[in-house]
Amino acid sequence: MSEPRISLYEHGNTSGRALEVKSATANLVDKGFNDKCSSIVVHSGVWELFEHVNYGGKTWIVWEGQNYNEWTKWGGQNDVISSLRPVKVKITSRSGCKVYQHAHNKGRCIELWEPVPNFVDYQSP
Ligand SMILES: [Ca+2]
Repeated sequence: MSEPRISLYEHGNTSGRALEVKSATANLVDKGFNDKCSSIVVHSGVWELFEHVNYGGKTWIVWEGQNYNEWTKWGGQNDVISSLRPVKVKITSRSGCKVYQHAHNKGRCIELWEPVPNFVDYQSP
């Protein structure tokens, strides 16, 4: 797997000033890029974004190969990211997750072992 690399952009559609990041960055203030990010290109890896410095506040995950040309694409907020770090992800044939119908792990639960691009058509095995 290639080294993690991500580019943050000041404006939507990867425009404006850009900042390339290759390792955990606890404080974007030092980089002159605090609360400025509005779009993202994940060149490689999986990254965790944070609302505050030192990996605090709300968090969002962004993946290589996904389109984050505006902040709504990562379900975040505009101009809030203050720190970020690469996530070590080991994908194996046993990598799965449980999805619950309701909050607090309540209601119906399904276990997923492969990507589900569309829950509308999803049939539980
Ligand atoms: Ca912030």
